[in-house]
Amino acid sequence: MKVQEENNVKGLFGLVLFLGFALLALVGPAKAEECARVHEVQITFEDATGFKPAAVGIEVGDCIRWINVAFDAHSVVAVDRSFRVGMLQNGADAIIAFMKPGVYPYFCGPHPPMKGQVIVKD
Ligand SMILES: [Cu+2]
Repeated sequence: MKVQEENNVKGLFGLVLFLGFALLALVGPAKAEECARVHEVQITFEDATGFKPAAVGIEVGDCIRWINVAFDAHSVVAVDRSFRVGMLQNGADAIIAFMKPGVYPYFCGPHPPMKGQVIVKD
């Protein structure tokens, strides 16, 4: 195979890989300015069992911003592992964008009884 052909094959392979990752990123970390709307979910035990609101309905292109206002560190892990937020200390936050409709149940890694749900509509 000529060098040029090999490069073309490599380029195509790279493109396929890139598209694969782009698809995987349908749900993932984002900056607030990349979101159509940002919905806040507090991590708290005040009038809540960990996430407040425990269930939140949003539209495709919207984001959830989890902010930990509780004393201890907590995380956010999708049951289907489609997204994950690492340990958030008190006062820390993280934003996840949702570009694909669906129901996304999640929990806190170290405290699995802490549960929440994101419902993403078209
Ligand atoms: Cu927790």
